[in-house]
Amino acid sequence: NFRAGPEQGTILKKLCPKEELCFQVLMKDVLRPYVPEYKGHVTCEDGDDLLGDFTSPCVMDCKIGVRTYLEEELAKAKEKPKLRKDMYEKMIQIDSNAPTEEEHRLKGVTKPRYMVWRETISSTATLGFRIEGIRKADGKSSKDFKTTKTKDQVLTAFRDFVAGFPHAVPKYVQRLKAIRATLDVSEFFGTHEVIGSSLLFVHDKHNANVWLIDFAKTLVLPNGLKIDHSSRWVVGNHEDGYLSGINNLIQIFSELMEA
Ligand code: 4IP
Ligand code: ADP
Ligand code: MN
Repeated sequence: NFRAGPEQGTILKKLCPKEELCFQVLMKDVLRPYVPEYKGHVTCEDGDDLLGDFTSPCVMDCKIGVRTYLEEELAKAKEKPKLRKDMYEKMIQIDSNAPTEEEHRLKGVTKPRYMVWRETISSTATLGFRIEGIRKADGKSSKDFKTTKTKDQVLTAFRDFVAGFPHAVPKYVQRLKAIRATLDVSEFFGTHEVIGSSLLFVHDKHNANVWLIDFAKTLVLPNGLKIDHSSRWVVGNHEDGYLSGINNLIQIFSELMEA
């Protein structure tokens, strides 16, 4: 999905017009220090390589929010249910008992059905974030976190992620708190629903940092609607649970610091 950009320290990402618009707004927002610097595009999207200043970085991608699909995707699926064979296959690979009898017969599930199921077998539905993947300093990476759900399971995964790098934990807590404080006053955050976006955690021997990435499903809220990013989502209210996720991350990393 990515390749090195034309300049040292930059990456190229496949162009997504919606994400590009987000980056243009973010470059003028108080959140700017917390997102990769956006360098404009040639034919592709061009942004900062966040790993550039690290040596043998450990990287973790956490998807933030209690909802991982757009309300418009839900509406589409209601209007014209499209069966996804690929999502059915991904589902039975994890739990062959997950699909209903009918879904088994059809060998397909709708996208919201799959996404909601993914939210509930992971920590997304309860904690407002989930681990998508972790890459350790030795370069070994794992995406084996689909059923990491309870706070204890998350704690165990975080503990393993920072093992040997205790200095990273307080830095992560500090950065997460700075992100939360900035979100509170961000014009961008106040006017967007942030779906499917991630926090990228990166540390090495000396440094640790967190950035907001992936705004492909971040949308301007419809006609002046306001959300608080932590109230319960019900169809139509556009809440995303982003702040719940941040708060739980702060809570869990703080516990790691005390341990
Ligand atoms: C994926 O499910 C992720 O949720 C993708 O989100 C999503 O892409 C995919 O939907 C869905 O199949 P798994 O992680 O369980 O494989 P992301 O790209 O943020 O990881 P969207 O398009 O919703 O962002 P489809 O419809 O693209 O397959
Ligand atoms: P997609 O929309 O294809 O899911 P993301 O923006 O979520 O793409 O990025 C996918 C992965 O690529 C992230 O988990 C992270 O590891 C890496 N990545 C994304 N942006 C950057 C960046 N600016 N610098 C370095 N790595 C990045
Ligand atoms: Mn993504």
